[in-house]
Amino acid sequence: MVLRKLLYSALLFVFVVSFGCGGGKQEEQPAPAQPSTTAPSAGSNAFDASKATATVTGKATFDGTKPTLAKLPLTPECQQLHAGKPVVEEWAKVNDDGTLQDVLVYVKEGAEKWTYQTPTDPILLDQVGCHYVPHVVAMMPNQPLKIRNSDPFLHNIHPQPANNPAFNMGQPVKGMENEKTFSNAEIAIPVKCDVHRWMSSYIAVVGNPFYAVTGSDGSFNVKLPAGTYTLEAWHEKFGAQTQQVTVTDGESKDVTFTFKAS
Ligand SMILES: [Cu+2]
Repeated sequence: MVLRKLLYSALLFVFVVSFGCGGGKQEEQPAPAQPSTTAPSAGSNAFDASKATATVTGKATFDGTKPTLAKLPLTPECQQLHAGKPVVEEWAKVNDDGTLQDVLVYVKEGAEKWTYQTPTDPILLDQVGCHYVPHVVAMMPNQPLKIRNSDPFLHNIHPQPANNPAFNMGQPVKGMENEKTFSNAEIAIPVKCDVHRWMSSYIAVVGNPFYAVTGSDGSFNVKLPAGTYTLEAWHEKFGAQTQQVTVTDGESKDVTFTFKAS
């Protein structure tokens, strides 16, 4: 019996040692194989940002008489945040030099051949003084949209998408933040507040990272890899228009989009 026990113990010892060594060897095995597996895991057509050496710059302009923006019928709580000053509609921000603000410029065609990583940094859509800030927000599918209420009373955020699930969310307290995502590309999702009916914004969900929204100088700047692309410029009131552009590595091209009253 004693001998048998000893024999079993010895066999067990041998088994544990050999299993341990074998396990160790197995864990080490994937290491030399790494170089051949890293590239395919991201996909052979994964977009390489270092190749985006071309630039398309330009301006969105408005041709015609500057539209008249009506004064908003602010509620007393909203009026108080503007120190009694009149506040006007935001559907056509024509700058003094004739350039147009809040125009989304993005690659509509020519960028389908790559796959893109989803950005993890959230894009902010704030509610300030009973306005959405920014008025036009652009992001990629599944990128987090951080919705904030900076006002000391209730707003509700009510996007009305055609190609994504809708939601309607109240934010009653100042400083509240919620994150939402949209998984499908959509140009562009109208947003309203059911408490303050003039509040309006648009969320542009673009299926590639090649986009910009014009600001107070009406300009845009998009970095791209060499290629031929169809650029679309979209405005909530004046519609959409396209232009084709071809750029080579390191090249910079200037494009102007001119909008007219519709
Ligand atoms: Cu509101």
